[in-house]
Amino acid sequence: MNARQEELRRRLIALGFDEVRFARVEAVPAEDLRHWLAWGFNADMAWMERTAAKRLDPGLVLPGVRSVIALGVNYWPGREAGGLGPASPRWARYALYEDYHDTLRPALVAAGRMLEELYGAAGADYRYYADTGPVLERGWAERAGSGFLGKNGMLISRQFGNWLLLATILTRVEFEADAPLRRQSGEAKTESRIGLLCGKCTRCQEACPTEAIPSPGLVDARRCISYQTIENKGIIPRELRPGIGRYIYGCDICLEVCPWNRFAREGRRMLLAARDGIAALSLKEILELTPARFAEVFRRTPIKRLKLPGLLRNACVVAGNVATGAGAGHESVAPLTRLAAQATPMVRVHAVWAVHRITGAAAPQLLAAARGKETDPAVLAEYAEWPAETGATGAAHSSAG
Ligand code: B12
Ligand code: SF4
Ligand code: SF4
Repeated sequence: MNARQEELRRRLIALGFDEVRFARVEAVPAEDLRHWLAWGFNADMAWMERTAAKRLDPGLVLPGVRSVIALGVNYWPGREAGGLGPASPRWARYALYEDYHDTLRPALVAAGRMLEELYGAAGADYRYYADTGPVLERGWAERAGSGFLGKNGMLISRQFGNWLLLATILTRVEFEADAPLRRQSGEAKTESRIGLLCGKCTRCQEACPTEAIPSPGLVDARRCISYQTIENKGIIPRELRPGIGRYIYGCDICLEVCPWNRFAREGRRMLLAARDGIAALSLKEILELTPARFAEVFRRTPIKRLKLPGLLRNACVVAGNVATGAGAGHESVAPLTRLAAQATPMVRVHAVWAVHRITGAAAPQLLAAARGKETDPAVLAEYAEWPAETGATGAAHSSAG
């Protein structure tokens, strides 16, 4: 490997990237993305369909592109975030930092400057992305040898386990390619590299509470808690709500169960800013958030994009799960009853669901005033699931969860 490329790698690591690898642009395996789209696994993320051609051909994103620089940032906190009592809400770990899309950007700008300085590249000779570009970031990271594609769909690092955030630079500069990982014994298969180092393990697929990984490496976003609690802007399908458990934003279950995490070590966090206060919030505090408090607590975090109604929707689902059958005296019931009468129909739907899950036969009386004023068809449909005269249907729903 030449000295200039090693100098670039060294500088990028010094900048805060934990994984810096290079790949040459060559044919992209199209099968997996095509299947994923054909099966509808993209849910309502229509942009995944619209940008498929670009994802499969980086030359459409940057004409003349020759190389990919695959970058990774280790975000393992080295310990569990605080506030994780048995009934407290759970957050995807990446959400307990300021929005990485923002905190990585200055480092990507600096990386571009390095290409200009070391390789004489012009601004038009490279493009960088962290999550938001039409690039198959995991595939390129795999090709560059940053890790392998697990059956959970994740790019899994031998050094950092599942806890790498990815960023990608497409460039016209030509780099020597780093080698992809190989199986411990023998050559890597060429047809599919999903699950390369998984062996017979299927823990992630089995652990997924909503059965969102029907085929190794291909996640059905429609069933995925991460999609439902972050990307879905509307009503969460009733049958998926029990499986969401305590996850209020995102989901790490198929990452957590992976044995490759035994190699994870605390991140340097040079490009990340921890927001410990989030994990410490109780469910009741979240159910009682005002718009001003929401703006203050979630400022600069990815959660702010969900907006207050989205977070309240998710909090209702978590409340309905952690307090199933707890009865009308449970501390969530008062805020939930208020939410069942509040402005956004989407929130009301989930609040009604939660009150029924928690209070059973007492729910019709608790919700009588809100129900009397209700005109929204989606909320009325939620009431219709829970007949007024008996809590029996509610109990049946609870046990189904
Ligand atoms: C859409 C999306 C989602 C959707 C769909 C998830 C999915 N698995 O596709 C939802 C909202 C559900 C989601 C959830 C999460 N996501 Co997301 N998501 C994306 C996004 C924007 C596109 C992914 C995509 O293209 N999916 C379509 C499938 C078919 O493609 P794929 O998973 O990338 O992998 C295929 C290709 O790479 C191809 N392939 C195989 N070999 C090769 C070789 C080459 C050279 C190439 C080019 C391609 C290729 O086959 C692979 C397997 O099918 C990426 C950012 C990006 N631009 O890549 C982040 C990204 C994948 N998400 C990320 C994260 C962190 C998450 C969550 C952990 C967040 C959370 N805690 O809640 C969960 C994990 C869920 C899971 N098990 O996958 C990280 C993953 C980091 C990593 N180490 O893998 C990414 C890369 C964002 C980032 N920049 O860090 N996500
Ligand atoms: S992120 Fe959660 S819901 Fe999505 S596939 Fe993984 S375990 Fe299943
Ligand atoms: S949990 Fe097992 S099957 Fe899933 S990605 Fe990790 S090693 Fe592979």
